[in-house]
Amino acid sequence: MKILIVSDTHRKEDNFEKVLNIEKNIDMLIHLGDVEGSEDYIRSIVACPCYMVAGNNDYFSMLNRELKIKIGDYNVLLTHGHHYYVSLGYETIASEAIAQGMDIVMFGHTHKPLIDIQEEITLINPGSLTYPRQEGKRPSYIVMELDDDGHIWYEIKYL
Ligand SMILES: [Mn+2]
Repeated sequence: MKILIVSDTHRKEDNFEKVLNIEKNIDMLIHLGDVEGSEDYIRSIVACPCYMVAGNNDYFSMLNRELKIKIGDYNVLLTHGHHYYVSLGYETIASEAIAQGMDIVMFGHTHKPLIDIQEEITLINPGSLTYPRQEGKRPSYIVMELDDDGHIWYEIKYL
């Protein structure tokens, strides 16, 4: 199972469209917020199940603030992350996700990609496809692969 994880597109879809041309055959799309009104368009250009949450710039959006989903046997929390103050560090979001029984928490907001696999929780942030802020400032996303035995691989990819 191949899962495409993106965030913080901020109503600019050109890079997202490029990613869809590179990453064929995705089985699930996860968007972690700051879509800024493009949710219907994004849903319309992918054929797979699509999970999106509202970001701090999605004021008028009908998107959920958070989603808890199952990917294989894993409990996954999807959130933009600003309610957990992720700009200040990842301790709060990690401990809250653990307290909620999650195995993986996926968030955006920082515009900096992150794969942090800890014993109790895995923290995943694809960065931003539109306004990257990490060193080098390349638009980023994450591809997650889950095999039939429940093994997971994550890869940060850059445009
Ligand atoms: Mn943002």
